[in-house]
Amino acid sequence: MLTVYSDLHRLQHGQSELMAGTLKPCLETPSRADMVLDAVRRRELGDIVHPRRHGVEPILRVHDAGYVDFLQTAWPRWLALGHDCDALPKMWQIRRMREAVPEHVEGQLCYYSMDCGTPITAGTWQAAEAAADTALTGADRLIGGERAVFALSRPPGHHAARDYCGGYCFLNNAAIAAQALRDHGMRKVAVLDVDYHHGNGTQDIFYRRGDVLFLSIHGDPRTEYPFFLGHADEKGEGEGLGCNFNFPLPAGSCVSTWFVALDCALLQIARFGAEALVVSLGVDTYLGDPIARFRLDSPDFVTLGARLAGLRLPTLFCLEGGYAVEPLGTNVVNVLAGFEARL
Ligand code: FKS
Ligand code: ZN
Repeated sequence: MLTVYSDLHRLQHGQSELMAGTLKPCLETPSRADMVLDAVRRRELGDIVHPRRHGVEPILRVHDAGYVDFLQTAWPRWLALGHDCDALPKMWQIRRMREAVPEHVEGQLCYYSMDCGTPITAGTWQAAEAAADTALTGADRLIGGERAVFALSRPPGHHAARDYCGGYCFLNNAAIAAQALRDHGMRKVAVLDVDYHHGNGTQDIFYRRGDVLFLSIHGDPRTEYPFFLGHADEKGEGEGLGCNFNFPLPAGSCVSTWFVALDCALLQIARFGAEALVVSLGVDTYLGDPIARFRLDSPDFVTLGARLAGLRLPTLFCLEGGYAVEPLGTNVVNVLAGFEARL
């Protein structure tokens, strides 16, 4: 399988995120991508290519122009305030407050953020743009006839909605790629999110659309991050009604429960008549993950890959979460190798 990878991901290396009441070193680190790239090389998964630059147009197909402008300009504007640290928000536009975009960069940071774990740094925009280009190059290759491509995208994307960042995500790589597939003539695209955390950003982007099916298997938001989206009764709206499927599972769920949910999701993808599949590939479902609570073991990821291959669709994998850094590469490549074994 072809891998798309850019070193520019290194430009996103935040200092800290707010966790359990204190600022802790960021969990989402450049070393995560290093581990995955290492495993891709060691297991001889296939060629590794650089992404092609696509510019801002395909990004603006799914993201708000004001938000993108904010991401592009936030760092110099933050520096101009005299700060010498990463930019983190400190309040939110919550219930019954005005929904107008503030003028000040500090206000905009709060307006365009979902949480206090997603620092904007000097290289955030460049890294996020490179991650989007990585996914877009993967989409190009699928259009060109490739059966499956792995976009080793970092920073991740699935929490980034039309107009906000959060959960370590700035641009929604999977959604940008899914939209590009649509724009290149694939009539129906499915996005399956297997990260432990609900893909609230992807759901937000496609919620009213009937041409992109979104499905997510994740820790139940009644107890798990991101708390405010990802419930089973969120089915889509308008043209998108019936095109959104959430499979929230209790924290601590066993492997067989997880695979039952996967089978339900695969059935819906087949029923929908998808012409291509985008997988938001988070492996924080691993039993050793420090911030998540499912129980998948490394061999289970091979099974996951094989089941996905059973759909027989052109498939783009976009890397999302996974924080047990040592086994991260093995777990990700297990999915990809499991997929290929069934070709
Ligand atoms: C606040 C603690 C809450 C945030 C968890 C983010 C999970 C991110 C992810 C992604 F794939 F996007 F990377 N933890 N600082 O794994 O879903
Ligand atoms: Zn996650």
